[in-house]
This record gives sequence, C-alpha cells and structure tokens, in this order.
Amino acid sequence: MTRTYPPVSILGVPTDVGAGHRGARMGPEALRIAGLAEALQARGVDVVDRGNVDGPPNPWLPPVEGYRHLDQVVAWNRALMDASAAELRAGRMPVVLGGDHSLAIGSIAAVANHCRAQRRKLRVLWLDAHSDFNTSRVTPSGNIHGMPVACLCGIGPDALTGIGGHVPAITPDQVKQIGIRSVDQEEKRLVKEHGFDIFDMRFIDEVGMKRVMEQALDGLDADTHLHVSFDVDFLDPGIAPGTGTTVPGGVNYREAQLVMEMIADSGRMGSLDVVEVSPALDDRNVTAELAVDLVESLFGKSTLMRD
Ligand code: Z70
Ligand code: MN
Ligand code: MN
Ligand code: MN
Repeated sequence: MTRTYPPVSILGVPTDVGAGHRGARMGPEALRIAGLAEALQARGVDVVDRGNVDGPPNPWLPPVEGYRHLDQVVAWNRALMDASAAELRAGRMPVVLGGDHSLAIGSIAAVANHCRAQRRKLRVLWLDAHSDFNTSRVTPSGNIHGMPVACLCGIGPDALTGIGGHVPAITPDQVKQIGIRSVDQEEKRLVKEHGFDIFDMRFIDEVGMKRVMEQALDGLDADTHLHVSFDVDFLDPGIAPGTGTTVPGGVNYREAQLVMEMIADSGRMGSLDVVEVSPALDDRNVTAELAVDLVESLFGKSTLMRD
C-alpha cells in the first residue's frame, strides 16, 4: 500500500541547555545539511522548514537545587510548545530537530494537548539508550535531558510539569521505551514504580526487534496519534558516534531500519523528534546522515518493495 503523509513542518531547536555536553545546539543544521527536507520532498511529502525556534544561550552553569539551567530549559520548551501547537492546529506534522532531549517536554506537551482537544489517544515511542526519568532528588548530573519523561508524567518542577497546562501531560501507560541500556540506580527504582513498558537491549536480544515492535505498537487504532521521540544515542555508537553520551551495545543498522519500517507500516505517526545529534563529536556528519536515512524509512522508504 502506498501511503500519503500529512504535510510536515520542520522546527529546529538549537539548544543544549539541558545536556551535559555543549554541541547539540548544532544538531538542527547538521540534519539540514544531511538533506532531511530534500529527502522527504523526494518521497512526495509536502515539507516546509520553519527555521529555528528562539531561546536563550547556554550559560554553562552548575546545577541549582538539582537542576541545571532550569529557566533556560523552560524558555526553550515554551517556545517549542507554542510553535508545535500551531503546526498541529494547522493539520501539519511537526518534525522537531534537536537540540538536547529536554525539548521533548514541550514537543510532547503540545501533542498531548492536541490529542485531548481532538479526543484522540496518544502513544509515545521513546527510542533511547536512556530512560530519561530522573528527578532533581536522584539525578547524578542535574542535566534536564535526563528528566523529560518524568516531567511529562508529572514528576519535576512545576514550570516543566505544568508547561502545557495539564498535569500530568501524559501517563506512563502511554509510553513505550525501546533500546534502553543506561538507567541510573535510583532512576531504575522510579521507572519500576511507574511501571511503563521498557523494551531494553537485553529484551531486544532475547526476543528480537520484530516482536518488540509488535508489542510496542500493539493496540494502535485509527484514533491514535503516535509520537516518536528519537534520541540518536538509541543507535550503537559504532554507527552513530555523533552524540554526547554514547552507550555501547546499542541498536544496529538493520534493527533500527526495522523499527522505522514498522512504525511507517502502522500509519499512525503524527509527530517526531530527532534529538541529541552533536556534530562536533561526529565523523563527517555520518550520524546526521544516518538519522536522515532512518527518517526516510519512517516515511515509507524501505517498504517500497511491499507496495
Ligand atoms: C543520565 C543523567 C542522558 C541523554 C544522557 C544521562 C541522561 N541518566 N540523556 N544523554 N540523552 O544525567 O540523568
Ligand atoms: Mn492531528
Ligand atoms: Mn534521551
Ligand atoms: Mn539518551
């Protein structure tokens, strides 16, 4: 079946205020240079690049009461949430180019509000090496890119948990995490307590990616909006070195393609984040190029033989 896709709006979010390394602020340009818009246009998708959302610079300060750069993270997320909400209202699919993963708070808060307004269900696929479920009390770093899932589930500072006006923005049963292999000690306790589905690398090894994705996508229907939040450290560092916190033992090329193909086949993707590309750590932009290749598969590239 040949699918048609909704029109896409690219939103760049050049920030690393939520990260422990500086450099993800250059991610949006790297993804543009790797040809993201052109690749989707070549697939027949209506794409408009809205340019970058505005936000404050990175002051590079230590954490205060368990949070680094909280005010700056809030400012970036408010700007992104408003920009993304406008695209959703216009019937367009936001494709958000990060930037560090703290931006998922504003991105997903906008999507959650849109789904509530339209009485649609929301499923979040979180593709990441990390669970990003830390709190100010247990965080080893204070970096807010390690906290977005907790904030979205209502655990965190009011300025972030309440950003969309509805607390919690989402509930743990809406989140499926895939590729997880680095969770801090206390964070483990929290994720178990909240009980969302985590398909970690061991489970992927034992069960295989096809069955993992069948479970992660189970129960989607015509009334479900699927949000994909893709942290490139999901991928094995051997194929995706250009990110601040590489973790060995990640998802390989073929597994990653299968993930994207199965999401494409679901026909439900309504919004996407591509985050944590850090060009100064990369090898000739291979990580951004791989991310673009995988986004093409999210838009049906590799399923052509089955048309
Ligand atoms: C660690 C922390 C993280 C991304 C690192 C790391 C979190 N759990 N997330 N890189 N993308 O500091 O909270
Ligand atoms: Mn919609
Ligand atoms: Mn992440
Ligand atoms: Mn990560």
